[in-house]
Amino acid sequence: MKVEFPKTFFWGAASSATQSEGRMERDGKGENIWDYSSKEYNHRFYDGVTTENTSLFYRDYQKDIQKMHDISFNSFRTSISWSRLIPMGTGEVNPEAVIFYNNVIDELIAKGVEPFINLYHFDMPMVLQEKGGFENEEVVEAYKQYAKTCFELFGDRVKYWFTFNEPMIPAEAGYLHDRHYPYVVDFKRAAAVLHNIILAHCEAIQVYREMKLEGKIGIIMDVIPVYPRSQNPADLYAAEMADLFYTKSLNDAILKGKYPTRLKEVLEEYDQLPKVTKTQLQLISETKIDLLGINYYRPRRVKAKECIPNPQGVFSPEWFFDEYVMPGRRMNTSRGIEIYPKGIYDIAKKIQNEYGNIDWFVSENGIGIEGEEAFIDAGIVQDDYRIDFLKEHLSYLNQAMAEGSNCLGYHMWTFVDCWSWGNAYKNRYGFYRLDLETGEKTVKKSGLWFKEMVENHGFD
Ligand code: BGP
Repeated sequence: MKVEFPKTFFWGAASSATQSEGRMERDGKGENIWDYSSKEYNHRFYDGVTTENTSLFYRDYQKDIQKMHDISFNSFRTSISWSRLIPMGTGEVNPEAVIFYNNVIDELIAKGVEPFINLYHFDMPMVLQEKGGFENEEVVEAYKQYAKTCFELFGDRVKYWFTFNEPMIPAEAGYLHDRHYPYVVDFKRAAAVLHNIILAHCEAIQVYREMKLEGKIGIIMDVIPVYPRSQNPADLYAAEMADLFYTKSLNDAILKGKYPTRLKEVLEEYDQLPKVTKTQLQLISETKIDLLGINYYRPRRVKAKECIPNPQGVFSPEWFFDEYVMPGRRMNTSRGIEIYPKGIYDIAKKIQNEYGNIDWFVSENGIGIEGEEAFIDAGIVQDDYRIDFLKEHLSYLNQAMAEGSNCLGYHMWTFVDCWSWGNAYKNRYGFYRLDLETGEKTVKKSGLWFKEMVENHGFD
């Protein structure tokens, strides 16, 4: 039976400025936290690779967009680099960046590829990080001005805007789990960062509405659906807490206009509640998005805590649950995560049942594989595992749509193998292979399969 999608469906891939542009120190670009930390904390970076070269979209954008067209993309998501556009974070705009982003947008449109533009993908300008980044309310104002500048410069042609990619990550990875710069481990500070990011999102949406531009604006969130080990109260409680901290906290604020009451109760009990004002809560309650992007990679399997947390230690959501790998499950061993295609269906149902069946799309989904060169045959990566991955996820998505989910598109992570925050080029995700020696970008078998699938509006 054919798995069929609407003819208007958005098909393409996602990327981000820092992970693909390269040329991070040229043409007037200012430094961001990744340019800085990949040099100053180079030992923390896989193979010591910095942001300088990545996959050189800055240089190759014309050829790259032709390659998107070649495999029938009708849309593509990337981000604007704040520190390329406004090198000091606020104030003067870099004219070379304006030329570059104008060229990219025009080239995409000329090739029939709808630009989906995201404003912030983990890449705080260094000068603003030195002022505290999103811990500082002044930076919320700076972000609002940056968003306004982007809307003024590109809002006549860009019809799909996103305020943030995965807003939980800068808070969680940068302020709690010691993975991103500034490598802080402090729950209260993480909570303040998340709250200010939500405010920045709201401010940008308000500005966009005031400008009365013709387009849609939303946000991209990663959702890791939570599954308890059993129906025992202790396992259910663990699952409730994992979901509350890592998904509901953000989803409810963005999609229901308020933080969950349960979250407030728990944070109060542990004396971890960040300062929030009535005016801020009002702003959150008044802000509505048009379109939601969901990044989906894996499920979160959760069981009751086995050890009692040390009450002297840093408070963390992980005090309430343990994650575990369910025996017998299919794993992506390159990343150490489970492959669970049904998760995409479960997310769709949640959006449908709990979040007003808002318009949404899969903004990232993909499989990062180590050592893909071993699969090269006749000059092409024979990535049948990626085709299977796509088929399985798309089938579940299709089922949810048949049951009424308003999904408008699907973007794979990613277009061409790109630099990853944690793993540089270890795990490859692209429809095109990047040869690190020559810089050559060659289509993989999955890219050719995708082209055919898009042209047929589905697959058998
Ligand atoms: C998402 C990010 C992307 C990308 C992807 C793959 O969470 O939005 O930027 O990096 O994950 O993950 P990784 O690069 O860690 O393999």
